Amino acid sequence: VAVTLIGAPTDVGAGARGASMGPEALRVAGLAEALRALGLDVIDRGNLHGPANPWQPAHGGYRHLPEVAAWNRAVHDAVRAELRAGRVPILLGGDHSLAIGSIGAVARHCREQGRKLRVLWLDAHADFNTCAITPSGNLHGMPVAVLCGFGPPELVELGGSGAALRPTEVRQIGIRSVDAGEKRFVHAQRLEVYDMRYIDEMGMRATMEQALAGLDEQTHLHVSFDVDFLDPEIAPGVGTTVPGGPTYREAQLCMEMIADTGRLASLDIVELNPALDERNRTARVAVELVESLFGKSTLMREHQVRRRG
Ligand code: DIR
Ligand code: MN
Ligand code: MN
Ligand code: MN
Repeated sequence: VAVTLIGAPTDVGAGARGASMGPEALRVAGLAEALRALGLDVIDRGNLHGPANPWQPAHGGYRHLPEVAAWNRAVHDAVRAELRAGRVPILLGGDHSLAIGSIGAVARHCREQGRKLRVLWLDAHADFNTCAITPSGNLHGMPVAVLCGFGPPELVELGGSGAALRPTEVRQIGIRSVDAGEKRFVHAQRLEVYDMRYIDEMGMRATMEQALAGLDEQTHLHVSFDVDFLDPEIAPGVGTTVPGGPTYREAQLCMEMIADTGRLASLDIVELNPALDERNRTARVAVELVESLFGKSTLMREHQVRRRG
């Protein structure tokens, strides 16, 4: 497997400063070396460039819309180039608004190739706000809505005309903080959400079996990993911690079951905020989980576990 790291050092979509330092923190935690140790061909293309964070209030329901659009155009083009080269792009954020460009490129690639798409959204938040219902104006709370066609044209049409995603292509896991208007919109659009209540009752194994059900040989699986998915006890280095997230073991099982499908074809690692971290430990946990996502296991389980799908 060939993977490419793409850094997008910005926090223009977030409500706290510092996610712009995420790419370097992941490099310092040894992401490339860890993936090479698994036998992967790893290229680190360094960082993309874009506008500075102007730190302005919202206009028309959006904070920093021109800046978010500029960063996402750069992300879209970089991710698209790696997919066309047959490599697995790994976007190092940066805040979660960058998933608009990343998944926009993935969706476009899948349409061109006639492949099915499944997006796993690992997050404490649904990220399904619009300018009409957002409490903050922060675009990192809106990428799923934008990708489903609900947002400003400069973001919705970034990867071509029409919405990038259908809500049926998305599975959200770990959700535990949804705003009032956002909750109504999640229901109205029938998003498939495995929230923490569901994980508590069913367990991570049954949750992941359902979230991964129906994948086939030509499904492109994209994982959008917001580090605030994790419980703040193991991942304090994020801008919006929410208590009651997956434990270390639950998160490992989640990643291992994704790896078992053999379908992972693109990844975002977003919202890591080194300014709020403790000696880079959240970055190190993220690296350990990404190792599992790419197949690292304690024993040779690939010879014991029947492949899913
Ligand atoms: C909140 C926080 N739902 C908002 N969102 C996110 O501002 O829209 N925090 N994504 O990480
Ligand atoms: Mn989040
Ligand atoms: Mn998010
Ligand atoms: Mn966030």
